[in-house]
Amino acid sequence: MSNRRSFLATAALGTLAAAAAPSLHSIGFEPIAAGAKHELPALPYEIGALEPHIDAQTMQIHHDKHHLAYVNGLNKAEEELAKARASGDFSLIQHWSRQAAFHGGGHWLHSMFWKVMAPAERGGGGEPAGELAAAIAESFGSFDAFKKQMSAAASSVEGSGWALLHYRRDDQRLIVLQAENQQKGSSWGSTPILGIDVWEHAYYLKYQNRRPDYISAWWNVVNWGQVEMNLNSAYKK
Ligand code: MN3
Repeated sequence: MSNRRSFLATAALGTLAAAAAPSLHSIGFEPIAAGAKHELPALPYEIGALEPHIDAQTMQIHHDKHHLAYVNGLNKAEEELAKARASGDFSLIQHWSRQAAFHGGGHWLHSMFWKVMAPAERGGGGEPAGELAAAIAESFGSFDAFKKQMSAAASSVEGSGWALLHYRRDDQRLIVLQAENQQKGSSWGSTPILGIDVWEHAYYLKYQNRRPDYISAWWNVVNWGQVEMNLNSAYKK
């Protein structure tokens, strides 16, 4: 408990420091004006920046085609839900609610995913430090135990999905969950702060059916500084 208090005290100091920064930090997609359409965010680095771990062609198709499809799908679902409200015809509510969850989940997770990766010269790889390292050690016992759990979760997602590190605000713990597709398997009251996409579109061109090799390589591009910012943002909410 004393460790947790000290982590939270440190995190609170970090939050105060972050509050002085000029721009607000968003874990997933950026806030948009009421009525505005969702938009595909630009990648925060060049398309081939994560080579050799993640190849440029995979990044190009993944970002420009797959993520765009989730943005478009979310916009479409929200348009249809607005039409339903205007007309009073909710006969397709189940379909459009599911579409909103699937595409909204995809847009949010991919927006986070690009940000939690970086090439080595911009902080990718290595191990977490500071508050994040302390939180991981407290919640999982050690960084190595966390890494093994996260890798095992990613390896064993059935079909398409994600392994996600969440911050759960109620008890101030970090937990690892799987998400099938973009949304199934979620819990409530927790916020993902790090995730690995294990849909085949994320790795198949380079790694084919060797998902564990992709997962091993992915650890080399994790941007721990960004994950720590995400932890502070989730803590603040
Ligand atoms: Mn994907």
